Amino acid sequence: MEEKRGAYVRERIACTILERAKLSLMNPALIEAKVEERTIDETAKPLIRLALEEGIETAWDRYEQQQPPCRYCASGLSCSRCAMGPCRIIPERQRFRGVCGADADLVVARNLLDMIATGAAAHSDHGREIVETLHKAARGEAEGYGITDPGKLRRVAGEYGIETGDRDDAAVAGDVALAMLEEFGTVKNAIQFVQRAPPQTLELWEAAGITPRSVDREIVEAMHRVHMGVGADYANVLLQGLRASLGDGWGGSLMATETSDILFGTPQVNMSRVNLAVLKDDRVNIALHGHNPVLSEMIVRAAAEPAMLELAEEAGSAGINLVGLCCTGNELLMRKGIPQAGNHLNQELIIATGALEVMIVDYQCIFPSLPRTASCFHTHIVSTSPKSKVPGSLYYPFYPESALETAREIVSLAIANFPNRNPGKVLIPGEPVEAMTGFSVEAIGHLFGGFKPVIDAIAEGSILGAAGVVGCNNPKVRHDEGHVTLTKELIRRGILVVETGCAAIASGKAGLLRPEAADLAAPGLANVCRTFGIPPVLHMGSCVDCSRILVLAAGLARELGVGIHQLPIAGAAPEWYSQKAVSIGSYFVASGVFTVLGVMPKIAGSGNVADLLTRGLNGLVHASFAVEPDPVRAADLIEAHIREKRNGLGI
Ligand code: BF8
Repeated sequence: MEEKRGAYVRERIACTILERAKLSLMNPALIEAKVEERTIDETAKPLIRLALEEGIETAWDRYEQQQPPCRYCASGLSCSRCAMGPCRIIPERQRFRGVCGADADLVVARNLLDMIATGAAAHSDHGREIVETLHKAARGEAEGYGITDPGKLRRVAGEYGIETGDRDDAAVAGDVALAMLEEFGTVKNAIQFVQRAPPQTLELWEAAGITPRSVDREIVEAMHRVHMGVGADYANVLLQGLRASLGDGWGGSLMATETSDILFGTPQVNMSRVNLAVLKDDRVNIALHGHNPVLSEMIVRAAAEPAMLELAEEAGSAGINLVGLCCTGNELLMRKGIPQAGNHLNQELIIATGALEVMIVDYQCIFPSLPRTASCFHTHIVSTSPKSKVPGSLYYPFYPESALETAREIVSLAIANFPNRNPGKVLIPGEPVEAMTGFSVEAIGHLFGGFKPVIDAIAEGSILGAAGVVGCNNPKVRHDEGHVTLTKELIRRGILVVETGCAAIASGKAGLLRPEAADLAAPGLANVCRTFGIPPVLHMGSCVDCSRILVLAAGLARELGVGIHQLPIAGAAPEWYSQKAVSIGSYFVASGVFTVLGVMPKIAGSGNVADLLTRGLNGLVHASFAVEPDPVRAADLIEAHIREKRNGLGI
């Protein structure tokens, strides 16, 4: 069913206030304790307090409602894939199997493969939409989109063997887009971009049989294998997880990154501001939440049009203030310096400021609860993707062919909503924090004058190594504490940190993306940072931009003439929650990067699966996972790993 443009998906949602609020009201000490246990983000605290006092539900409340969790589900031992079940494997009765005969190892492995495939599909489908937009732009069918980085277009074309010569950008872009679209179901049996990996890494993949053949094929095969009666060997099932994740990291996500750069520009180092205080009380505030820059870039363009600014003035505001949330926010921050309001667990709180006219969402990591939160304020939630309709949101389907026109409609809606704001309800807490962002691989190369100076700094020991800290927020972890504590520990030990996604936003809020954060780093690393005027934590973009981390690692490995697994580097996801994060962790490990998770995946029900992931994979890809909820101990693991790799390289 297609809603009328601008109509509510299903219907408007009425404001509901939690009954429990009355209890909270009677107990200010309990409220304060909850605020402190939920976050370290100082701008989030007043809004969590307000939500608790007024009975506005947040993810933390729902998390509490879910306790205690089902222990079978938590350990991966429940299976509801087919109609003979649902089944659960009872650990105390080890011989118990599902109706089909699946044991604990198989049930856990199939569940995990399902998660990886889901995450890989989400990233890659996002990538496909951007490539399709490039294709439409090349044919003149997408008003407002064009080629912003022709140099990158031509470099990528070269990788595909597409002739560039004196052909115009549109012709080259059309061929590049078609070549990339073919990668999703290619018959040539290998994704082109895997060739960016060093030969030693490619050899490992070939030997293990995990070179991704095409993006879609590996995801489809994963779903095939989790069907009852297909994969019965847990190790073989998990191997496909590595392959599907490599199709994400070196395929779907990397295409998303490269094509976004071609269309919207390759990020360069810039300064901006982060946290909920980037909202302005005298402006029309619009938050962009989700993942695909095809939407958000067009909103930026529409909001800057003189006609829109005039409308905003007529409505009594001082202008239009666009802010980002989560990964689409990271895309805008990286390329345009648009301020970043917050990460995953900030998404409901920004509505509670009472100062948000519209939140525009596309897909992924959008709480279905948002219209419920918004119903207690004047905020409109605008959904834009036919794939991701959110009941209670206003629906403005967004297609590249009519993007600019739709963007104007949505910005106008926000302006018209400004007079509905209740100034008595506005709470914009604190002050924004400065942040340096825009560290694409190209920007890093430009800054340092190539990879060699980075290698030299590592070899002489001024930089001990590098770590990618990535991923989400999860109410199981005090908001931002995992990211910030781990990141501070790593730079204190001389480890350069690169970040994406919600981890990078957490660091931004904590001031770790300011060049002054060099003061918190070990002397050698601090010296490098001061020489180049950069922070010890480099923001590399959104979650699909974890592909930039792969490309950076590949570049360093090639410079040294080794495989990625030999580099003194590591990965970490201290507060991960999503299936996409599982795919990222898997392709980090499959690419040879030791990765520490701060939240236990649902694998505890199988000792064999846990053993394979934390030890066995070393025999295959020379890397493995570790699970360590304590961020200081996670830093210990990473430092020990980096020192071991340095020894291996004789540095
Ligand atoms: O892709 S880090 S919570 S916003 S999944 Fe989501 Fe996790 Fe944030 Fe972006 Ni990534």
